[in-house]
Amino acid sequence: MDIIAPVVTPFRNGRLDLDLYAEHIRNITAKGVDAIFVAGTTGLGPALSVEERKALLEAAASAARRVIFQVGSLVLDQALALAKYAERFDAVEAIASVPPYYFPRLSERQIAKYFRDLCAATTRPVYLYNYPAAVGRDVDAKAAREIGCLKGVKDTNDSIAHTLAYKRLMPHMRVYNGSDSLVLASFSVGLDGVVASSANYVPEALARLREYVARGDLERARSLQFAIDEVLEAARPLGYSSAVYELVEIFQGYDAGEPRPPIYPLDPEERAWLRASVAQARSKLAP
Ligand code: FW2
Repeated sequence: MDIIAPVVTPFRNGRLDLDLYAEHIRNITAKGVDAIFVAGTTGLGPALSVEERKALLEAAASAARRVIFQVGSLVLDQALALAKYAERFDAVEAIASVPPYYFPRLSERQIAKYFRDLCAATTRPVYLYNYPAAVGRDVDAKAAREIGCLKGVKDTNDSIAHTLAYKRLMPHMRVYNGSDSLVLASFSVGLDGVVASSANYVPEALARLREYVARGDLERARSLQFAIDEVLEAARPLGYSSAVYELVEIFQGYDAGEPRPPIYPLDPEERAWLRASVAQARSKLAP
């Protein structure tokens, strides 16, 4: 069961800090993360240019052995170009994409065609990144099966039953849940793993949680999950995408850079409040 980190994308003065990006990836992979998800939600993928996404991929491929590259775009040619670019890197084990978003009146047939075009453009496996809350529509297990060429799915969904349905209908598919509050559930029902933003700040705790589940020590596993839930609850009102940067600093002890507006960085009061609010959870999650 994999722990996959959708890594934060660090900016400094509006520019990517690629050295920091690679350094962060090296740190979390040394602490139990198995693979890196580049340009996902936590990585601000839809807010990045094609050139920025290529640069991130190059840095990730130099720092990790296993990389999944999120190429979703509202411009099909950009998604295809990113998928083709990824062929240069041995570390890329799959291409992932959100379905075309924002436009609510795309038909199921059009969404299927988008994924088939992606599959045709690459020799790498193509994974669906299903995130209905962000994308505005759900590509569920039945719709994913109809597409025909998908080899995996990351389902960011608070229903574990929804995620399990992919495995039921397509047993050979790699199936990951993307919700930080379902790490324990995902490991317990035997999914292929999790794509958890918390892997940016508590990779050791996720590795321990997986270990506890493997040993059948569900009580300890549950208390780690609950501590992660406390962190999520504290961070969400501040804007979770921005809070993740601060959480890396709080838990891992180094500056993880800043997001890029309109994902505004936290202000000093918010940072102090977050640090104080996660103090208890921090002692429960300590290695
Ligand atoms: C990503 C993830 C995790 C997210 C989740 C959304 O790409 O960032 O889906 O943290 O809040 O897979």
